[in-house]
Amino acid sequence: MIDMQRDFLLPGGFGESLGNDVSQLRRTIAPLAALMAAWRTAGLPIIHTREGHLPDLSDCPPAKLNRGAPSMRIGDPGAFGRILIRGEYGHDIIDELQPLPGEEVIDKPGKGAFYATDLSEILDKSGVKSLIVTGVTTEVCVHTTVREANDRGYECLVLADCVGSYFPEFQRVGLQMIAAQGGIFGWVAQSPEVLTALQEQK
Ligand code: C5J
Repeated sequence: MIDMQRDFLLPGGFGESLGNDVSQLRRTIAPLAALMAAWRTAGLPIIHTREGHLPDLSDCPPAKLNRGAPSMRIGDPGAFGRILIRGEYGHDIIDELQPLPGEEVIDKPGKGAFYATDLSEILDKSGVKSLIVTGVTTEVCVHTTVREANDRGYECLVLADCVGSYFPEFQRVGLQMIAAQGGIFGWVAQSPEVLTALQEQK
């Protein structure tokens, strides 16, 4: 589950302060909560990621820092603490989808979940070869992660109702890009299909 963080999703937070419509992301919360409940019941592992940086920004290169609105950059004060800084309230995962004790939480400085993290080792250790990828935003961190995962040999299924973009057009095209050309770097489905499959396995 990619970056379901307060900074991106909470009304009044960083995402909304940039003029984004957070309801486009928040519509993923209910299907994700249902999916996670079924996934946990089936005894399957959930890995959560959070995009963010060290308080001294030493892990945030200028190429990333100097982007976006000049008054609202990573590390600047926001409504929920310093924006995308580890340990701040806004950096953490929204209350509705908090990890359970024992679930992996990967703090990533990049858009992709593999860059500068131990995700590869975690997956290797557990023998996982197929991923269901959810979270936000579809065209940025979800896309980067799925592309990286596919290059590393993982099968990726992206659930359309469990990924979100602030921009409906990017959501639509972002999903099309994954599934085009016979699934060029992944597959796209809806979470009820997964819920049914989990049910059938019982
Ligand atoms: C962005 C993300 N959009 N989690 N981050 O900056 O997609």
